[in-house]
Amino acid sequence: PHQKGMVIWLMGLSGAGKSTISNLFEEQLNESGFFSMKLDGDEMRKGLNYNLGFSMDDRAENIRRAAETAKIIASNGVIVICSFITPLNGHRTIAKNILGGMYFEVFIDCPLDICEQRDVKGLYEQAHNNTLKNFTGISSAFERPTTPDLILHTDNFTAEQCCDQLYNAVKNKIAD
Ligand code: GGZ
Repeated sequence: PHQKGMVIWLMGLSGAGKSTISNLFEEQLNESGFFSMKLDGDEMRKGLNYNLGFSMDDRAENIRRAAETAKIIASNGVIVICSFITPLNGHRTIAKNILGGMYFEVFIDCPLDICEQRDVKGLYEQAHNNTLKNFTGISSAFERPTTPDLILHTDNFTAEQCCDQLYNAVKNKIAD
């Protein structure tokens, strides 16, 4: 099918499931004949954003660069799936202002205690030991998004179910 460029912005705590859903969703789009690309915070911080840390100002700059990058790609007709914690309402405003009508905001909602139990990378343990500073949810703020376009509850639904919910929510917007 013909497609419209847009940016699907996944936000939520570390361990909430942003990258998992991003990977699954890209596959699902691909199988349905849509071309998409992923931008991930952890990945971008290794390259383009290697000089940024986790102060709120650095996070804002991380989001700004990611949104500008996503804008260029989406302007070429590609569906861009962004996964960034995006912890503050101000950070979401930055992305929204850059992306305008191309922006679709998805809150990957998972309670902090479940993210801590999963602790896939051991980062929550490090944060509790204070060997990792400014960690989101522990020693750095996360504001619940107030006006997301969609909320996915990764504690009550499988990643596949969440992915289907996402596809149903955007399918009319991505087809041209
Ligand atoms: C939050 C951190 C931190 C701190 C390292 N706080 O779960 P991950 O490991 O793979 O993804 C997290 C990633 C967060 O980067 P983002 O670019 O998405 O953050 S933001 O939107 O706030 O700019 C986590 C890892 O980096 N990580 N230290 N202190 N996450």
